[in-house]
Amino acid sequence: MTRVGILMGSKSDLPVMKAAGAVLDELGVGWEMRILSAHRTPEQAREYAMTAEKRGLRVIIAGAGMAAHLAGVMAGVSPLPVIGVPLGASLGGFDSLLATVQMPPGVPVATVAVGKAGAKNAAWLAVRILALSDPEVRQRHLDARAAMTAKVLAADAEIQG
Ligand code: RP5
Repeated sequence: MTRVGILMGSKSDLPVMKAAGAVLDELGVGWEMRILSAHRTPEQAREYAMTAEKRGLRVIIAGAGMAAHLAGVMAGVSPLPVIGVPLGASLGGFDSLLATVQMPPGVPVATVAVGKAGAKNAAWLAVRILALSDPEVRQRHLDARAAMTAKVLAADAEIQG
């Protein structure tokens, strides 16, 4: 079942945004991916936001660079939780960080870090949201966190010699 929509403003965003899909694959969460631009394809972006919930999506992840309005448009049109990934297309991503995070009250975009770390965390956050109502996703999330912990402890033990 497709639960998460991963959007990006341009094909140039794909190398970063595909990291979100990889995390969702690891956690066994179904997703779809679209290139939709708030500025270049505003009608298609609006249509996506208007139909997302009806089609079964539960979370929208939207990554964009420069004047990054894609996540904000999603949050303005769709009632679903929206996670914004600011991308470093210019000014080191500071412009897109501000454009994504500074939403007016009542229309939140949960904004993660700039770039690939943000794309990964957008997926991890989507998993946490889905885990609230899906016991299987919840268990896979807990298992993945335990594996993360074990990996760090193993690395620590290794450097102790
Ligand atoms: C934004 O403008 C896109 O999300 C991309 O990060 C940036 C540059 O787009 P391109 O000129 O590479 O298509 O809309």
